[in-house]
Amino acid sequence: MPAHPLDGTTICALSTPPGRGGVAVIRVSGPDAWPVVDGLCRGRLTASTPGFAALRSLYAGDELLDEALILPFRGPKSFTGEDVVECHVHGSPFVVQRLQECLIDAGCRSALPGEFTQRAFLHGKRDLAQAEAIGDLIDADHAGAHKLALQQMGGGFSREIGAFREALIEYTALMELELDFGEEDVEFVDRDGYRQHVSDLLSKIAELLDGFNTGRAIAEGVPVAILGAPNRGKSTLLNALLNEDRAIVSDTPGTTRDTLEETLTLEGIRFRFIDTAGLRETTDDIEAEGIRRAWSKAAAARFVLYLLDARDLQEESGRTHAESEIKAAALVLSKAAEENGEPAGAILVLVNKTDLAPAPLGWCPEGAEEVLTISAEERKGLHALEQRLGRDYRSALAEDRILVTNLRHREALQRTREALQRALDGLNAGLSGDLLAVDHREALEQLGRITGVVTPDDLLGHIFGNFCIGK
Ligand SMILES: Nc1nc2c(ncn2[C@@H]2O[C@H](COP(=O)(O)OP(=O)(O)OP(=O)(O)O)[C@@H](O)[C@H]2O)c(=O)[nH]1
Ligand SMILES: [Mg+2]
Repeated sequence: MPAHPLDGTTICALSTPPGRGGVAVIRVSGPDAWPVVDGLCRGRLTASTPGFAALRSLYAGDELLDEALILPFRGPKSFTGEDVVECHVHGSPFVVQRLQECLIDAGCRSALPGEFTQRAFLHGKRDLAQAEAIGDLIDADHAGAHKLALQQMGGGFSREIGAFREALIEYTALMELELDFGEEDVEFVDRDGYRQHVSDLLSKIAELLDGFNTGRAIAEGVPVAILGAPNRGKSTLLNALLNEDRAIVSDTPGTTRDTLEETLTLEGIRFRFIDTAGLRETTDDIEAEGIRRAWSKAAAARFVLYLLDARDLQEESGRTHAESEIKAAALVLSKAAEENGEPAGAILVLVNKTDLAPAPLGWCPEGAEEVLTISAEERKGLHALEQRLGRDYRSALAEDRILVTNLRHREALQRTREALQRALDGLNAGLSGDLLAVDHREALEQLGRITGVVTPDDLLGHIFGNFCIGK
């Protein structure tokens, strides 16, 4: 049974990665943090100034354990909002383990995963969305994910959610007041102004929800599926993008049997390029499975690079054939998107092998967003392709747009939208203010869950349980 985060205990944990290193930091937080560490450095912490590090000898009983840099903080001016002491010891697994034992013998408890951050939240140092962003920041391994995490940590998203709530609280209070005057049939809330306000709110929420796919793609890597009939040069393109001989290339149609995924970070945006089996009619079960996987990857991708062979497009009949191919692919993808409830990825047609034949000028088949010409073999046109793929993501990051990346936040926003839509429908149906207020309460609850103003019992354990110990 996990202990309650604010049970008056003092917690300790290794906050740097386990193993050997130059320095390891053991963090202690809670009411006894100072006296406990003071005991280990034989009374030499009391005189320390909060926020200033000092070199101290740490003792394990009678034995000298290490010469450590001790950095104390006084709550509320600390990460957790409590008294905190950071012990910067030499990064020896023995020192780390012995120090933890001494701290526990002196009355500390080992911290649960994410408990430092959870305490920071519970002491009002950060709201829930900001606390979650700390986890995202720690997980960030490329520039895009890092920027999104910092944005959310900065609190812009939380402020927006807070503003939504404030306005709704006011309307809710006034509408509930109308109930008290039920007999007199008064309306404290101007219905037209209210309708406008809720509509505005709904469109702001829709904008945030729209940004989810972009934010998620930046955080996790933008999936880009490479699709097309056999021998068009899909695997050659993957290798050219990666600048590595990754996939088998041959002039035998049907070389690639399974999907092959590789990540590549281009100007701060992480991409997940997926090479797939060539699309064609087949009686071979294994190849058919490969093709099924190709479609399934394409359905979940943000971009589908649909390859054509320039030589096939020289005649009108070849272009007509390609047009019906793209149209059919677009249909399959939009159907899948509808089933998944996600927007379909954009189809970029790549006319490949332009070293062998020219690409048709000004030609763009229906269903394609754009046509680009390349020669995968000669690595031509790749820069333009990379620029096109990163364009929207880079500008979304540059504009400092608020991008929701967290599934939990998206779900809360979706439920808020449903509740507000019900309120709006109720208003149009002439429902009284107290009935509309019921939907407001639901919207307020959902918005409150994002920033943690409202926290159902199991929510915090679930969120912070996914953090590592020591965070
Ligand atoms: N001249 C020329 N040849 C190319 C180009 N791109 C690919 N090829 C050749 O086309 C053949 C097929 O290339 P792959 O990359 O294996 O084609 P694929 O689309 O992956 O084929 P499957 O895996 O069978 O679906 C190979 O012989 C490549 O060298 C190009 O831009 N120009
Ligand atoms: Mg291939």
